[in-house]
This record gives sequence, structure tokens and C-alpha cells, in this order.
Amino acid sequence: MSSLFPTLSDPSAGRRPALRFGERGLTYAELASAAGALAGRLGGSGRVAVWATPSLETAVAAVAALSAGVPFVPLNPKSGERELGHILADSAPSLVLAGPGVELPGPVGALERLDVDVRGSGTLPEDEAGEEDPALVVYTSGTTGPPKGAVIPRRAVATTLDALADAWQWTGDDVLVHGLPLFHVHGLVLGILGPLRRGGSVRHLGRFSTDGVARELGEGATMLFGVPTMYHRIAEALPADPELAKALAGARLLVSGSAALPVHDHERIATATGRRVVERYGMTETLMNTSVRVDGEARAGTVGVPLPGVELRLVEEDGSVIAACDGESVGEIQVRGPNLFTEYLNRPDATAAAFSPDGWFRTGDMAVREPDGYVRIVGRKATDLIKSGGYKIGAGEIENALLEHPGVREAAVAGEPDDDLGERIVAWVVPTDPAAPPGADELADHVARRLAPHKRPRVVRYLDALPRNDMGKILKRALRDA
Ligand code: MCA
Ligand code: AMP
Repeated sequence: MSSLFPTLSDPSAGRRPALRFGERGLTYAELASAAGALAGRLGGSGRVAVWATPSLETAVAAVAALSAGVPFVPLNPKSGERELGHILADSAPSLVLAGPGVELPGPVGALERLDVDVRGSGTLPEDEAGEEDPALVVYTSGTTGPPKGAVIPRRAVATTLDALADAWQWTGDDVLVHGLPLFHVHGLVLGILGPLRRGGSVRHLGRFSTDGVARELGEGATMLFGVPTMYHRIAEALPADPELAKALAGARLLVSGSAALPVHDHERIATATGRRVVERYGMTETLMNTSVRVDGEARAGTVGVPLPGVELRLVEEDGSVIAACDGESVGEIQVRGPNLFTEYLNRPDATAAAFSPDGWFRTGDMAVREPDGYVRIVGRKATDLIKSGGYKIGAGEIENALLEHPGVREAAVAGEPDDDLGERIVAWVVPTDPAAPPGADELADHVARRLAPHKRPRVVRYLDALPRNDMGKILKRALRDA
């Protein structure tokens, strides 16, 4: 397989800008040199962890690991000890790559550490990894239990990025701006590896802000990637921010993904800027499945058509395939193609359960197809999966964390609609001592410390008992009326 990043070994492209994080940036020649130096120290390392702060170091570490053919596990630097402990025990990295001087907490600090020198000087090794070799392992929440590590092979990364290039006419002339975290597929694979595969460049905001978006799009960036929460905040800011409206109007492509962008936000942005946001639909396990194409119609509320190479079908509860493209028949989206992951690490049971008997991946997303083939997502099979700010969060892992608090006797968690986050996490708690229940902030901190801040409940409601059926199962739908 040819290198994932052909531009890195193209001497004529050496002076092109590759990465910029705030004031710090690297050209392709500098990136090749820094990644080459690091890759030279990684050979034979097995699997490595990357302390995935939104920084140049994370991008260099990812390119170095991929160049050395060493699979890497991006870690959320805000993860709590329980979550980190699980990921490290499960993925067993031989060492961690981190920026110099960055402090690493407990379980990560115990690993052998290699500092990433973004000014390092070396030569990229010959790319000898095979298509099926793992590129990275990304942890993703399920309905119950701790997150699972999705093993993503190199061919999936290459295929998905090339399919998006086709759908979006994405080239080396594009300059992407984003402020997404770098420990998930959206921000890392699409947002960093994507521009590098095209030979273009990326400017990362460090953290998302509408000012940062306006500045970078105003100064030559051509594309924006964001989750719906970011576009919602843009839509809110637009009426009072003509600079933002002008910057968005001048962009070549505005892309939203990771959750559904409400039609209201689509419309507000279109009205203020004359630009339509394009939605694409993907998953950690599948990378990208569908997108609205730049040469197609940008229709709010749809995620477009299957990307080149992706087979997509809708399936009824009983397993029968829906043939109709009538905009009405709802079925589960199942996909097949070279964009798929290989397995959940150490979880053959979960891997087997994720596929239909005839080898299609079950996404758990429910959709209809319009007569012209556009896919419209209408819901999700599991009520125990919450999408908040574009993050997927399993209700079960939060319930388990809450139950570890001495003041909590019973706990149930679900998502509720939220204008900003899409869904907000709500916890219903039966306190151990009804006279002295633990405070909402205390419970939020408890979850944030153990798991991650984005998994903290935003609302806590107290009950005397949880509604249960005759079998003792918690009736989550009844909770909303409790
Ligand atoms: C607040 N904070 C706390 C607590 N409360 N920390 C500890 N304990 C607490 N009790 C801190 C947070 O750490 C954070 O710190 C700050 O307060 C604000 O937190 P929060 O309110 O959660 O953030 P937000 O401002 O609401 O974030 C909105 C966001 C974010 C920027 C849109 O949700 C986000 O980045 N989402 C992107 C998710 C994503 O990339 N998903 C892709 C996965 P500080 O201020 O220091 O940050 S899906 C995927 O990859 C598939 C393939 C796909 O299709 O894309
Ligand atoms: P994750 O498991 O974090 O990779 O998130 C994948 C899930 O995000 C999918 O199964 C969908 O439910 C959701 N998702 C991603 N993109 C979109 C989109 N454009 N519209 C609606 N849902 C989306």
C-alpha cells in the first residue's frame, strides 16, 4: 500500500504549510523531519498511547506512529482515572507519547514516556505496513459496560478520506479550520489526517470559538468541520456578528457531523450567510458512510448519499431488507465496505454481535431513504446511548459511576433534548439517605473525575424509588414523567 501521506515524501511540497496550532506551525518538510525522528524511535513498539491534547505534538505523534507502522491509541487528556485505567489495561500500550513537560496522571504516568519533539530531525522510514494492519484504536461507548476499543485498519483510513475527497472535491488547496478534540475520529482522522492525506493544511483553534472560526475563515481557510453544537453556537452568534457571517459566506465548504444538525440551525446559517452546511454521517466503527455531495443538493435534515465504496441498506426488526426508497419506511442502517473497522479489541463477543449473519455492520441508527436515495436519520435503536455535544455516551457507564458514590442507592441515566448539546445527560437518583442527598454538583464532579467531564450529568433529579416493571427492569420512558 502506498503511504497514507504521499505529500510528506514529495520534496517539491516541502515548503507547503501542513499544520498550525495557534502561533505554532509545521511545513510538510518540517513535519516529515519531526515525524521521521520520532518514528525512528518507535519501531517494534507494539501499540503506543498518544496523550491527545489539541496540539502540534498530537499530530506529529499520530503521523510518526502511522509512518512507523505502529498502531496508536489516542487518550482523552481529560479522562478520569477509572476510564484511563480501563483503556490502558485493555489496550496495553508499551509507551505513551506526550508533549515535553506535560504532566501525566496516575496510570498514564506509570508508562514509559517518549516526549514528542516537533522540531526533531529525522527521515521517515519506508512505509511497510499492510492495508489490513491496524492504524489506530479508538475507544467508543456502548449502552452498557466500559468503552470498547475499535480497531481501525489503515485501509479504512485511506478509503474514507479518499471517498470524502470525491464527495467534497477536497484537494491540497484546501485549508481546514476546526476546534474538535483529537481523541476521536472526527477531529483526528477527518480533521488532521484528512488534510495531510490531501497535501493541504489544517489550522486548529486549540478550542472552538466563533471568533476563531471567523478569524481563520477570514484569513484564507476554505473549510470548516464541526459538531452540531458548534454550528448551533455559530447560528446564535451570527445576528450580532457581521464578521462571522462574512467569513462563513466566503468559505468553500462547511461540514457538520457526529450528530444531527437541527433544521432550524441549518436555516439560520443559510439565511445569514447564503451558505448551506453539508452533513455527513459516520461512526467510529465505520468511519464515514454517507455525505451530501458538493455536486449534489444540500438538503437540510438529510445526511446525503452513500460514499463511494460504501454499501448501505435499511433493515426491519425481523431482519428483512427494506427495498422502498419512499421517505417513509424506517429501518436500521446497516453498512458494508472497506471503510469498516476490523474488530473491538479483546471483545470477540461484541464484534460478532455488531454484525448481521451475512456480514453487514449494524449501526443502531434508524433512517428512511428518500426517492432519490438521500438518507434521513430519524432516530436511534438504543435509548441508552446519549449524543451530547457530538460525544457518544453510554447511560450504563454513568449509572455505574454514580452507584459508586456512597450517597447513591439507585441511579438511572437518560438523554433529554437540549438546544445547545443536542441531548443533555439527566440522572435520576435514589439517595441512600433521603434526608441528606448528595448535591447535583457533587455528583457531576464525581462522574467527571472518574470518567470524563463531558460525561457528567447536567441535571440530577431525586426520587424515592425508580419505576420498574415486574421483572425489576428500570422503565426509562416512565422516568421522564416521574
Ligand atoms: C465543567 N467542566 C468540568 C466540570 N464542569 N470539569 C470537571 N468537572 C466538572 N464538574 C469543564 C470541562 O472540562 C470543560 O473544560 C469546560 O468545563 C466546559 O465543559 P463542557 O460544558 O462539557 O463543554 P462545552 O463547552 O459544552 O463543549 C461543547 C463542545 C464539546 C466544544 C461542542 O462538546 C466538543 O468538543 N464536542 C466534540 C465532540 C466530538 O468531537 N465528537 C466526535 C465523536 P475546558 O473549558 O478546559 O475545556 S463522533 C465521531 O468521531 C464520529 C465518527 C462522527 O461521525 O464524527
Ligand atoms: P460515535 O460512535 O461517537 O462515532 O458516533 C456515531 C454516531 O453518531 C452514529 O451512530 C450516529 O448516531 C451519530 N451521527 C454521526 N453523524 C451524524 C449525522 N450527520 N446525523 C445524525 N447522527 C449522526
